[in-house]
Amino acid sequence: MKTLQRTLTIIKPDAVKKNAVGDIIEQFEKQGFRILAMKMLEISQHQAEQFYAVHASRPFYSSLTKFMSSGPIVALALEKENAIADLRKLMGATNPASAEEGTIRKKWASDIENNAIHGSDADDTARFELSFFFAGYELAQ
Ligand code: IDP
Ligand code: MG
Repeated sequence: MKTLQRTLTIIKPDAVKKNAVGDIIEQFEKQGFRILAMKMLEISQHQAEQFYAVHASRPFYSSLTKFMSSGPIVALALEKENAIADLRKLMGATNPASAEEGTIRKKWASDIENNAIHGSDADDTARFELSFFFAGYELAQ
């Protein structure tokens, strides 16, 4: 039996500014992810701090949360078998200098911070991140 899994992805402000939204969403669909919910929005630095609270002690926290609130983002709830790991693979390495050919970050990321896309990294973070951007009724399908 197939076990479907859900994950949260964000097309980051740098990728939205590069008009990469359509290309990235097309890659999700081509790789077999089903879009459960999607929204374009802007978040405040305070909201970005809540979202990235796990990184609060990292030296790049302030810069990262400023970047994430610097313009529109697109948040999507995706569903697929093995969605979390498969999305991380499609994204590529955090630092685009190490990202493999064919990954979203290889194609669209500018540097280790402006790296085009976010993806949940585990079951518990996926649950938290999905509920951060989407209410239960928006994911009820
Ligand atoms: P991930 O997005 O590949 O899961 P994380 O280590 O969780 O990478 O870091 C979250 C985000 O913080 C990265 O996507 C990137 O935007 C930013 N970031 C990570 N490491 C650095 C760094 O060394 N300098 C600046 N920004 C960083
Ligand atoms: Mg991460």
